[in-house]
Amino acid sequence: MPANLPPQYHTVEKKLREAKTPGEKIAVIEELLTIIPKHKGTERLRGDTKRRLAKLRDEQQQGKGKGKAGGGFVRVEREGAGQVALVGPANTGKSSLLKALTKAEPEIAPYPFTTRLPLPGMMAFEDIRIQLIDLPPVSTEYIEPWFPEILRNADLWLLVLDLGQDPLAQMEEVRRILAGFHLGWPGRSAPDPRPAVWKEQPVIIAANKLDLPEGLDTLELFQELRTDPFPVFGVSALERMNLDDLRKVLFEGLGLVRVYTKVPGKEADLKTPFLFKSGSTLLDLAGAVHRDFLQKLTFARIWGRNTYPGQKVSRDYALADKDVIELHD
Ligand SMILES: Nc1nc2c(ncn2[C@@H]2O[C@H](COP(=O)(O)OP(=O)(O)OP(=O)(O)O)[C@@H](O)[C@H]2O)c(=O)[nH]1
Ligand SMILES: [Mg+2]
Repeated sequence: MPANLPPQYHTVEKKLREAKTPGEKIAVIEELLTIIPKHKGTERLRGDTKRRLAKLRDEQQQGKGKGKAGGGFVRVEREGAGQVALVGPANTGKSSLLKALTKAEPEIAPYPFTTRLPLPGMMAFEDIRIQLIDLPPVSTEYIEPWFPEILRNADLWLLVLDLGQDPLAQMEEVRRILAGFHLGWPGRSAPDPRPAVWKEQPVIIAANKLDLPEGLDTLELFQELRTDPFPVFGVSALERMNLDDLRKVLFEGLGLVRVYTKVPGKEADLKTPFLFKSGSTLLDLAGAVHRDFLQKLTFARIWGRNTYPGQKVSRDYALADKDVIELHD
């Protein structure tokens, strides 16, 4: 074991021992690789770790080729600004929401377990696109081996509950089942002791079927009784109620900022935003525009919500959504 590994190395290595599924192991090894420092003394360790990662990825791929029911491994290629997984019990309207928000054509039916495979669709929000993934229901009956991995890799979960049922009970059921796969949301969903491979994802709740006669009452009751802090939106996929609000809150839930660049003396390019995690700074933008800018940048002028027009800001300015930025060297 090479000397001077960072202290987190051992924590992450412990996680690796607890990881069960190939997907969990892959995630932990990827994390290991980011913390092993790059120098002569760690060359061997990095090499071994990379080989281990390659082998696991191969195994995952081979699983995919088998094609036997439930045994194969399914992945969804990432596209767009972020990935939102539609999570919920059977029949709550996950596929109906995908259909209402994207151009995808999922199968929709009044009986449970209609959806068998993940189906992605692209949801437009203003000038960006967000990937939604429709999934089979979270149920005690059967969970495909690839299902937890998709949830683990998504950026955000849209928890779809049914206002024609008991949404609070549905949420509790989903929490309980996902905890069995080391997955949950922030708050009290983690088992005690918390497994090292435990992964928490941010959640937004869509309380669907608001069009039902009892819809609004059930929504109000749910709001009163629940103790979680997540945003809840009463929606109807069928009647297309409140869907624009949902698009917006999904964008906000991804924690992104869009910024546009402008060349001095010219109009801003408002067509293609640069996307960053919120909290990113002017320096992150400079680096994305051009590597040279990292050194050359002296200041920038901003037109945005939090600044007066053309305000001069320095390198550590935190980017805000919809800022128009003129970089100066
Ligand atoms: N009234 C009403 N019915 C809805 C709404 N959304 C979906 N439904 C109905 O609920 C049933 C289930 O819809 P799906 O979209 O297939 O539900 P799902 O969550 O994808 O179901 P699974 O794939 O089996 O998990 C269908 O009969 C839909 O027509 C809604 O907003 N209002
Ligand atoms: Mg479905």
